[in-house]
Amino acid sequence: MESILERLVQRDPEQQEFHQAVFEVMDTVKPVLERNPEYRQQAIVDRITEPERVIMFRVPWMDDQGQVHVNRGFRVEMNSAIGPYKGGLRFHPSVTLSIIKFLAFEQVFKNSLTTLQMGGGKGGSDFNPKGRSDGEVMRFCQAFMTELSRHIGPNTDVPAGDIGVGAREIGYLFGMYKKLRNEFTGVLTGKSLAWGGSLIRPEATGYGVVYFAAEMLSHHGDSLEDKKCLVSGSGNVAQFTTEKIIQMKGKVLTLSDSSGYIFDEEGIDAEKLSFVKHLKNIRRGRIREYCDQYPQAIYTEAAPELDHNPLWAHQADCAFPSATQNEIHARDADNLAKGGVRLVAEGANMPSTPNAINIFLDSNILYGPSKAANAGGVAVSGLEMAQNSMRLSWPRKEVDKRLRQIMKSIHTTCTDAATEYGLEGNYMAGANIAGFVKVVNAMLDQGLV
Ligand code: NDP
Ligand code: 2IT
Repeated sequence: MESILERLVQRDPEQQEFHQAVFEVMDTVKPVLERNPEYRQQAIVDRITEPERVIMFRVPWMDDQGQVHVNRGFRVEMNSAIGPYKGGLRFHPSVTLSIIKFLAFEQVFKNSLTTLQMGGGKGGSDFNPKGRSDGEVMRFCQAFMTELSRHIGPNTDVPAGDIGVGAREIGYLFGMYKKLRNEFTGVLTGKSLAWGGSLIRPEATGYGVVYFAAEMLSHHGDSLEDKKCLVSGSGNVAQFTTEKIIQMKGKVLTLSDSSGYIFDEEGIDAEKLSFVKHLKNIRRGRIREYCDQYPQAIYTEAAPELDHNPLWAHQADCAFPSATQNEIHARDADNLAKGGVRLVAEGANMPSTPNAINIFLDSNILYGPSKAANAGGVAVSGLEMAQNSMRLSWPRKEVDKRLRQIMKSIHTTCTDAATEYGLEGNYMAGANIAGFVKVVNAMLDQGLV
């Protein structure tokens, strides 16, 4: 194992985020490999860490002033053992091949946990949508899809949203795919309702995170009622995490964006949340504007030079990181433990550094890792694909009920797998082991391909 991982680092030394994701999974599945010699004989670790296909392409587009820009597009098709490649697209200036590979790798195990038939993939671009007009975003999406359309399809690879890709972008991407291929199919998820989208898909990731947190608490004889919660981010996942916490009678104290965070001691209620939704989704403004509307709240500017984020230093019971990878460092994890936090449920993908995770586990914090806690989004994407295949739309209640059942089943799967390996209460180990075993067994069934 050590030599395989060393080779991985030597081959692509700059792909630190990818190495981080691989090391976490491989460290926790060591006992599985020891128990199953055929996994080693069949070089499963080498095979599962190498993408089935990596696509990188030029995306040329023109801004409103007539200036030409060139961005880089990616799609990593990581593993198709249990279904067509499935996973989001991220448009953010920080996107690199390493980021897309880590996200695609995580997606393989997350999708395996959902109980649905989906392989793992991820894509995106280093395009920055911030400050761009609708016309510029549309032209970028069209240029991006001009190339991507050759590689995807409803039975091959089905992209969706992620950071910087929401309903507007999915619309432009779908429109271009339909024009190029002359077919109306469920090739993307997160579509609008009128043209093949599923009810509850916009809400699904955030709702699912809170359902998962509620399961973890109820397993320990507790609930979200009256719990003070810290939420980071203010995009899709943060908004619907906040909405569900409010519905479950918890109290959300914080929200953030890359410029800073707001702290509202009175709690963000449904009316304040609808202000945030309008601010972020329609006006595309900054979270600091929350304080213009609600002056009792305090705004703190982001300070990336610090080794910690003061958002995580407030006294609270639960934390829901919902912005981006590696947003919780060791100092933050220490602050969370000192501030009384008993549960961390990850809405973002890999938001906690390895040292932060060790602190959670050593402090007996209930730690819900992203590939389990945030799987509700892709799960409802899977339900959207099922509805598209049947050309049917299920009612809101039906999809929400299925989402809740899936989150409950992921919780049971994680606790059972952890217990089977003598690691009771370790959701990270449980999620990695259960996700891994299902994919690996499917790979072995299908031979050396
Ligand atoms: P959005 O684009 O809707 O929102 C992202 C939020 O995170 C914004 O508030 C953004 O602030 C903030 N953010 C992004 N990058 C950074 C950064 N480098 N530093 C600080 N803040 C940052 O994305 P989503 O809500 O969809 O995604 C949030 C997280 O959830 C991601 O990790 C994503 O991978 C994960 N996720 C999303 C799913 C989905 O269905 N959408 C499903 C499962 C996981 P700003 O506006 O300033 O950039
Ligand atoms: O990280 C994720 O699971 C997502 N961005 C959602 C993927 C999807 O296909 O819905």
